[in-house]
Amino acid sequence: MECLPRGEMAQLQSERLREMIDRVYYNVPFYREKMQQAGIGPDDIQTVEQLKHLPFTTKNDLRDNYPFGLFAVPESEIVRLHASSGTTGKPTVVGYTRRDLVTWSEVVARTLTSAGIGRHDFVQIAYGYGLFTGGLGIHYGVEKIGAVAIPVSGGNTKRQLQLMKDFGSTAIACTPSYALYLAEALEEEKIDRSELRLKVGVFGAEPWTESMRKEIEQKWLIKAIDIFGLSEVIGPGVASECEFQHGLHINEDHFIPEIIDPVTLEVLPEGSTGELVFTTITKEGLPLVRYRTRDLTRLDYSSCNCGRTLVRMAKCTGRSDDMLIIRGVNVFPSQIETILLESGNLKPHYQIIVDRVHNLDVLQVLVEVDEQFLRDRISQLQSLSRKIQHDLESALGLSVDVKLVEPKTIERSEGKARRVIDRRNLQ
Ligand code: DLL
Repeated sequence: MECLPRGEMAQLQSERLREMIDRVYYNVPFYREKMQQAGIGPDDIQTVEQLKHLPFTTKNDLRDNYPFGLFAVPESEIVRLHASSGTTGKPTVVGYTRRDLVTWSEVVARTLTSAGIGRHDFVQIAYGYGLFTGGLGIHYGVEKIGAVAIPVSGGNTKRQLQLMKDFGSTAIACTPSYALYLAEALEEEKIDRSELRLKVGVFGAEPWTESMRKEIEQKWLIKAIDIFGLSEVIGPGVASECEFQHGLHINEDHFIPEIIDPVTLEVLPEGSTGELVFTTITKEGLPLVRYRTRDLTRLDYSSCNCGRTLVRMAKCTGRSDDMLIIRGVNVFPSQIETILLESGNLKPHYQIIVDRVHNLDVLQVLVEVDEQFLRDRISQLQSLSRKIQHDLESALGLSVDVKLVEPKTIERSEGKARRVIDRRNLQ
């Protein structure tokens, strides 16, 4: 599949697309209504070229149909749920059938193989296990290729290093920022590089730059491979770099990519940078028609030295919305705002500051306290701050430093408020 001649790939995609459109039309009222509104019947879509006539699907559509409204199979056929953050409190829920899990292991197996990982490797999985797709997604791919899965999950840095040394991990899977943080800890722990067998890392779930790659490769003396995915589409396994590290091959026999202009929504010509859109053509639980990822990239259909014919997407560095990725966790400023405003004692003047300290993302929220509260209940400031911190931390799953400030101290703007200050320089 990875080396199929382009013509055959297009044929396969068209076949699978037809079958998938049929399924969503008859099984998901949401898609049927949208297609009817657009005046399109299932028979109107015969080839991949006609994909552009179909309406888009967005994260909001998933939220409006929360939790299971877009599932295309009866609940009895769903065997796993995962979720990722939405723009408000409600997460985006993804359901997998048994066959979806097989597909998922297959595409992650490709990701690992293209990174040079094989059955003799020991893969330390330091992505979080849980509703996040990173941990379990990589896990099943590792088992599929017959390598050894070491399911450490995220965090617990000292233990990560200890196990890496004792078990002789040859590969690590984690976010690129955590890889840098671990490298620093390695120096502090005075572990000698020669005590480790690590040779490769598969890093993703957040944007990272070429200079971060260089730093990781130099500090660890490994090859750092970029892997891309999103829960809605399947999780990790959507696209990944090969040994040439020049663009990420998209598993097009499962996910058809398009690049659109995020404003006009027109499909852009080959090679242009724009928003990445995916249509899943084999997924059963939650098939997606033209799903807007909000990630900005471009596609390259030229042949790759590795022999794969799969199209390559450029490293993703930006988004067309305001979603932040902090330690691999997706955070929308609107989630933070909702919690701040629910408290009743705070003003809608706040600032979100994201920084990277010792290679670790830190999140600080500054918010103005209501004047009345300040006058009457100054003694309760500390408990208010603790409550906000607790509410934010439990909603986001991240530690947050909350700072209550006096009224009128946060910079006002005459145009758009500058709510987010991101000092990490990821572009
Ligand atoms: O982050 C899935 C994943 C897990 C990918 C482990 C790779 C490794 P979500 O939590 O739904 O899923 O977040 C998806 O993360 O739309 C991108 O904005 C961003 N993202 C993921 N991989 C990369 C990458 C997982 N390699 C969102 N480079 C996506 C840049 C990435 N951004």
